[in-house]
Amino acid sequence: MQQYLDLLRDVVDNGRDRSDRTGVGTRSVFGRQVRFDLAAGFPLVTTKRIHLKSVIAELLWFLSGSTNNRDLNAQGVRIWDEWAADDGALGPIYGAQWRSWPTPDGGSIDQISQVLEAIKREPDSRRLLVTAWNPADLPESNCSPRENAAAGRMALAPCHCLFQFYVQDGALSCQLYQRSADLFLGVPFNIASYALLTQMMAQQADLMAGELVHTFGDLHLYQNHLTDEIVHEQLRREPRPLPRLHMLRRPASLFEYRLDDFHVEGYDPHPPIRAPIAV
Ligand code: THF
Repeated sequence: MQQYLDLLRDVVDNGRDRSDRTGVGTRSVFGRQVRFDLAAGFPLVTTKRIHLKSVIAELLWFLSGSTNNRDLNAQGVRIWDEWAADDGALGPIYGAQWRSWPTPDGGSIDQISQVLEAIKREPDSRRLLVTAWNPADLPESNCSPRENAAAGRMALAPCHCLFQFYVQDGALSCQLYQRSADLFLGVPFNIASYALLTQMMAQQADLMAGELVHTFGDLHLYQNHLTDEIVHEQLRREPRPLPRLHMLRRPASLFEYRLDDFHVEGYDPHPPIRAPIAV
């Protein structure tokens, strides 16, 4: 995961200080790209411990189509708590746009199922895309995430907002466009999540996993992460060998995976580094 440390160094050295929606303030660069060969190992950051269970549970929750935080809490995962309304509502975030994008005639589109079928039937297609960026459902910027969610709008505008698949030589690759990226807390989750999704889609389409290409818009470090104990501690650590992610079963569909279908082998990270999340 040298690529991850290189991004941290880049933002620390080249970023400019900016204000942001949360009021915390960031140091930011615009437009970066990293790539991970999924055959070389599972791209899980090793210079701090990443709680992979949270990543897997969140992805399964997105794939289920749920946007209610209570369904995620039921798996013991609390990473969306700060943004949810009292009844758990987060508005039409990822799960809703991925599985039931609303159409003008009152119907809906299951983008994930359609893209998986297209990967199998037309692997050379240049339209293997899923988008969560639905302008009709975006939050209003003068409301808090909870107010937006309570009003039926997305609590947060999608950060990882567009992804495309590509099939070559029997391998499935994925490129993600992330418009806004919290490099210290969110990005290790986002990389692992899309690596996992690519492995699952590949398994369902009888393909190998190829590359994950991760493209960033506003790539930033929050000012309260730019400390000796957080970002600089991370930069002092040496990356270790990547783990492997095994899927213990091949479920009949993409929507039937469970937490215990995944097994990580050889993950030997440095200790966790705690950091405050910007809401
Ligand atoms: N808001 C901000 N500021 N950053 C984000 O990365 C982010 N997201 C999601 C929505 N809003 C965001 C939420 N994702 C953690 C990790 C990912 C999150 C939210 C929180 C977090 O606190 N991680 C801790 C503990 C993990 C755990 O308890 O399992 C960590 O140390 O990694 C990004 O899409």
